[in-house]
This record gives sequence, structure tokens and C-alpha cells, in this order.
Amino acid sequence: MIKKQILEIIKQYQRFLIVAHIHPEGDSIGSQIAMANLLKTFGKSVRIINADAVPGNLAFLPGIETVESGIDAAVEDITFDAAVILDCPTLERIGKVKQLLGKGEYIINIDHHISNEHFGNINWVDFKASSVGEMVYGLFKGSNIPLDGASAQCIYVAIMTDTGSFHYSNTTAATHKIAAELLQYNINPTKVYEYIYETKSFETLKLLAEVLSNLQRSKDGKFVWFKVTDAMLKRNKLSHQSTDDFIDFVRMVEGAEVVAFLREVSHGNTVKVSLRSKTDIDVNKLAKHFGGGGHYAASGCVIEKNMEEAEKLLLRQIKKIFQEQKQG
Ligand SMILES: [Mn+2]
Repeated sequence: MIKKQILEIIKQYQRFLIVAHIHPEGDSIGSQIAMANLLKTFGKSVRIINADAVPGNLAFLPGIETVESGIDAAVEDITFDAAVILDCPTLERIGKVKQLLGKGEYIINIDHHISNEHFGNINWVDFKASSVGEMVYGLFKGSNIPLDGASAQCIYVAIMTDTGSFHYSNTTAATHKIAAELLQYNINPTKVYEYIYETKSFETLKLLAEVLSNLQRSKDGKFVWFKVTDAMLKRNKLSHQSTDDFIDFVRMVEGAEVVAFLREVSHGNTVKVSLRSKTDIDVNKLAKHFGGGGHYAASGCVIEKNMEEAEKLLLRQIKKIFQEQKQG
């Protein structure tokens, strides 16, 4: 129903801006390009603009050259009637691209975060969807537009990255069915995996080794966490982006129920926390306590404290949640 409504609304506008969240990843970029391709088949004009650049491991995606980043050049000449905002629970998540909105454009919000704030004129929020890629696939089906090879590859990458290569708890039979169909479009899963995950620099692996040798866990082993500081990045000449999937390695720890990644940002005055749950502990709720959010099993927040204090606060809150769970 909502899919049909969105497709009807799309018909009413001509010029579109497609935006995803800051620090875009596979689901954002893959969904954006596929969405743009769909809109183009309707004869619409489309610009894809994000606050931050495309990560290097997605450079192989067909259509990646159409993804713009930063708003300086874009601000001068952009005109659009509607904005499609993908994979963002709040409007703040689009970062400085927000400056391009506010001229009365229609906002189409398509997302799968449980914490979504329904900021659009129309909101399609399906937190059971593995990825926004899966939702864009649904739009293709709903519009009877046949998938093209480029869109199929982009959607495949969106689903693959948001499900951790089909093993996170958001992976369903439907996800696999869609992936099976996408593979008919000449996608090489081995190559795609290699591009996305097996292109790590020597320095990144050295840093990962350092992180893993400093892992910490609670006495009962249910909470496992690790830290990356500015000094560690500097020493290895790396950016934050290169640590994005470190949490996937730490998730492997046997007996861990909640895993946290604390990274120092803003010169040590702020700590960005990524959270993963491997059991029935809702880390969206945990992140919300600190003003963040996300999904039930994967979320994040920002704590405006130094590392030591942020760690203390997080540990205290985790302890409380484990205790509540025991009692409940
Ligand atoms: Mn996503």
C-alpha cells in the first residue's frame, strides 16, 4: 500500500535529490544508485548527494561516478522538487546536506531503523527489512519496472553489507530469495565480497591486531568492548573509516551478548559508540539512553565525554540492562 503511494507521489514530481546518511556505507550508496536508476526509468532528473565521500571499497559499483559528496558546488546550482532520504532515522543524519532542504520540497523518507522519527511528508519505515536496498527492490517490483544489471548489483551490495554477508539476525528467507534473484544478473559474489571486505591495507590489519590484543570484557563475559583512539589512528596513518568493520571481528567472541566499539572523535572530547547485540538485549534502547538509536541488534550513539568517562557511563548502563534482564 505504502509502496504504491510512494510510486504515485514520485510521478507528481520531476526533479529529485537522493540523500543518505553521513559516513555512507554499502546500504546507503547501493540503495541510492538503485533508487536513482528507478527514477530515471520514469524520466525524472536525479542528483545523488551525500555529506561525506564514498568509501573506497564501494568504488566498483556501477554508477558510483554519479554520487556527489559535500555541498559546496551543489548548493549553487541545485534545484529539486522532492528529496528521497534513505537509511536515515533522523533528518540530522544527512549532515550538512540538510542545508539544501527547507525550500518546501516534498520529503520521502524510506528507512529500516526502528528509531526512525517519521520526519518525511511520506514515511515508509520497515524495520523488518534487512536493508533499504531490500525496500528499493520492493519499489522496482511494485512498479513493474524490470531490474537492470547495475541496480541488481547495487541492491545486492546493500543487502549483503547490512546483513553482514547474510548472517546478522535481520537475514530472513525473503532476504535470501531476493539475493537469489539478484544473482541472476551476472553478479559474481566472490568478486563482490573481495571488493568489499578483502581490500584492507597492511596498516589497517596492524591496527586491528592492536585492537584485538587489547579487547576487554565484563566478568561474566557477556559484554565485550574495544577502543580506538586518535593516537592509534595517527600512529598507523589511518582514518576512522578503516575501522568501520572492526566490530565484526569482535562479535566473534564466544559468550559475548553485547559488543561495543568506542572511538575517540573531536580531539578526545567525544566518544562515538557502536553497539551490537547477539541475544535478546535491545541495543537500540541502550543507545537511546545516550541520545542515539538504530536497530534492535545494531545501533550507535555519541557520548560527549572523554574516553575514560564515556567508558564508565557505558559500563554502568550495560550492567543495569543485564540486571534488568535477569529480573525480567
Ligand atoms: Mn541500512
